[in-house]
Amino acid sequence: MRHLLVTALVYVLTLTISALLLADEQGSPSAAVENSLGMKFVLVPTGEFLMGSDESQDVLSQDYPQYERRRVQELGDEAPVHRVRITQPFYLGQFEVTVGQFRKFLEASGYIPESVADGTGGYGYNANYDPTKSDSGDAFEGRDPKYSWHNPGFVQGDNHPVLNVTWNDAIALTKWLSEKEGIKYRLPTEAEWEYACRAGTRTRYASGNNPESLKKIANIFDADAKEYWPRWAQFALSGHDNFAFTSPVGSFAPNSWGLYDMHGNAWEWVSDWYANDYYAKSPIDDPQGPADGIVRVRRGGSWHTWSLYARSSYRNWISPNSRYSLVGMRLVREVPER
Ligand SMILES: [Ca+2]
Ligand SMILES: [Ca+2]
Repeated sequence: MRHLLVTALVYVLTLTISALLLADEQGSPSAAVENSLGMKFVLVPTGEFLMGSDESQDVLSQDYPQYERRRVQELGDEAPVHRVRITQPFYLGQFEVTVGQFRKFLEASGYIPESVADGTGGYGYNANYDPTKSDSGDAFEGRDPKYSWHNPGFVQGDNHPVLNVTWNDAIALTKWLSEKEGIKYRLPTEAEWEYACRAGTRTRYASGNNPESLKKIANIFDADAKEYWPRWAQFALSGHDNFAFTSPVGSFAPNSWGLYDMHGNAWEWVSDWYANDYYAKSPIDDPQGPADGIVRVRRGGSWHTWSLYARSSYRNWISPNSRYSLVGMRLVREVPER
């Protein structure tokens, strides 16, 4: 009799655990946790997905007619599409790290951001800057000590994404948080980032294939931004997302896993080194990127990014000590092993 009772209990427990796991697999938003800096995290379930893109150049040229052919030819590093399994659940920042959270980190830790420590500053927007002096022909100037994490040249509230932070600054923040809270923080891997951005979708954006669908979920280069950069007007969304510069994090609809601003607002550093041929040799389980490299990957596009470059599969890279008025971060908080 006792044996039967134990068997029944184990059966009920198994059913309960299965139901919980199933709920995660179906992508229902899991309970968010909040850390000591007020960052909120959402539990991302284990699972597998198809990483990358194998859309043909002809299809992309047809659907993005304003782009020169060379721009769609440069996207070969998104192939081959390959199966990736995420074998450990993890908490991912529901939002990008904000200016206010980064300030709290600096005040509590005494850490000096790289743009201040090396005295060269960051980048910033200057409406009066002569664009002919800039390689990219835009109104960003730098490096200059007047620009830093708290001044990208336009007004940001404490609830906007922090910019002008280097990969090394991001790592410093994760190390400090890990030590303070006794829970491991880190940047997401490139694979974790794309898995979370897609949230079960296979389309170009979590909102579908049409770039105009982005205005519901993302702050990118839109009809509001083009007023400031008329030279790039043809690349702007025809719709308005109502922000010419950064927006407060969480201003748009989340993806189906409850994550905000995965597309746009600030580019997000991930932990991987970049290699353009990595997908051909990536392991299936929890790929970590190449063992070494020169530049680190950033993902998702920013408030200044054109729609082709805000796709879920788009990969970009810069050196780990780069600081720019478009690049910020989002953290992973690991789930403690049971
Ligand atoms: Ca915008
Ligand atoms: Ca983002």
